Amino acid sequence: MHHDAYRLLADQLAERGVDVTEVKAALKRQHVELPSWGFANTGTRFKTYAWRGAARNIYEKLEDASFVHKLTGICPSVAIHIPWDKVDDWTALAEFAAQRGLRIGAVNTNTFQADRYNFGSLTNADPAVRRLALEHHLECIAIAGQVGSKLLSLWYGDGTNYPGQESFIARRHRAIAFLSEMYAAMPSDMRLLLEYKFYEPAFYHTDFADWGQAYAICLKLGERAQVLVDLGHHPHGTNIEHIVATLLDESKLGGFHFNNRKYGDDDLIAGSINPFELFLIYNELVAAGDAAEGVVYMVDQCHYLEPKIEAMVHTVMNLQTAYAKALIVNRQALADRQAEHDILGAHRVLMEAYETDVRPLLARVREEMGLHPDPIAALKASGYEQRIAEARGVTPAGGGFPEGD
Ligand code: PSV
Ligand code: MN
Repeated sequence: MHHDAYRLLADQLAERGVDVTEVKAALKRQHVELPSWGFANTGTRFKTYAWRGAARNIYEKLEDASFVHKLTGICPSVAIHIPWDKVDDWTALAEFAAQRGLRIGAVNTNTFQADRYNFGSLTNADPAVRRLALEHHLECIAIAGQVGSKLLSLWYGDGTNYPGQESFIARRHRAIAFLSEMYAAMPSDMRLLLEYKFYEPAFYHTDFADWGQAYAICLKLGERAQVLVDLGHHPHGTNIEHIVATLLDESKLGGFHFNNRKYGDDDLIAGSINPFELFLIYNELVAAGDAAEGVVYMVDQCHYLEPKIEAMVHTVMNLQTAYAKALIVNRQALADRQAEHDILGAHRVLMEAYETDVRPLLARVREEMGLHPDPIAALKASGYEQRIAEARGVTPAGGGFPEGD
C-alpha cells in the first residue's frame, strides 16, 4: 500500500523540481544524538514516578539507546551527563557502546545540583567553589578524551533570584575568566557548546540568559566555542528559527537540544506541540547548506509518564519528518517569489512543503536502509519494553535527577 503512496509522492515531488534521490540520501545521512538521561527515571519538581523498566545505569541507558538506533538507523551516538553516568573504566564503556553500534557523543558537565553551588558555580564569588567547578570541568575533558568524544556540553543553573542580589557584571567577569581557563585546557580538536536559558532554577536573572549573551562569550573564547540552542529555553514568542539562521551565518551554531514545550521548559517530545516551528528551524538548516556542517543534533527530553523508548522513537521520527519537509522546499521557487516581493507566493512555497505528507517517503527511506518502515510498529512487535520491564523492574525513584558533582 505505502509503495503506491510513495510512487505518487515521488512523481509529485519530481514535478515540483525536487531531486528525490538527493532528498533520500540526505535523510539517510541524518544523525540524531540521544541523551543518556532520557532513558532513566526523571520527573518534575513535584514527583518522580518510577517507570517499570527504566534504565538504572549508563550501561542500560546505552542498551536502550542502541535499540532506538536499531529501529531508526540514525542515532549512532549518545550524550552522557557527569556525574550521573560516571563509571570506573571509561575505555570499557566506550567499547561497550561500540559493540552496540554506538559511540559516546557530547560530555555534559553538571554544576547545578551539589550544595556548594547554591550561589553559583563558575560565577560564584568564592574562588574555592570556582576551583572545584573547574576541576569538575577538567575531569569532563579527560573523560571525553577517554571515550573518544570531541564535544563538551555546558549548561549552568547560575543566576540570582532578586534584583540587587549580586552584580551581573562581576559574575560575568568570573564566568569569562573560568571559561577561558577551561577553553585553554581543551585539546585543540575539542569544541565546547554553551547553552543558554532565560530562567530556572534562577528566577530573576541567569548568567547566560539568551543566545546573544552566550554568543558574546563564545566570541571571546575562540572558534571552538559555539552556542547550543535548547528549544525549551526561550521566552514565548521568540523566533527561534531566526536565531538559528543568525548563528549559522556567524558559524556559531554548535548544536541543538531538541524537545518541545507548551509552557516552560517542559522537555516534551520534539515536534509534539509545535511541529511547524521544528520545520522552520530545519528549513533554515537546509537553506544554510554547508554552513550547517558540524551542527550537532541532540535530544534533551525527560519522559516521565510516557513510555521512554517509544517516546524517543517518536522524537526521532518527528525530527525526520521536519527535516524531510525542509528538504522538499522548492528553493528556486522560493527565491523567485522573494525576489518579486511576492509575500504570499513565497509563503505558499514553504507551506506547500510543510503540508506535504512525507510519511511514504520516510517509509521508503527506512526500507532502503534495511529497516522496518514503521519503527513504532517494529518496537511494539519486538517486545523490548516488556523484556526490560521484567528484567529491571521498578526502581524506586527519588525526586528529580540523581545527585550532581
Ligand atoms: C537544563 O534545563 C538542560 O536543558 C541542560 O541541558 C541540562 O544539562 C539538561 O537540561 C538536563 O536535563
Ligand atoms: Mn538542554
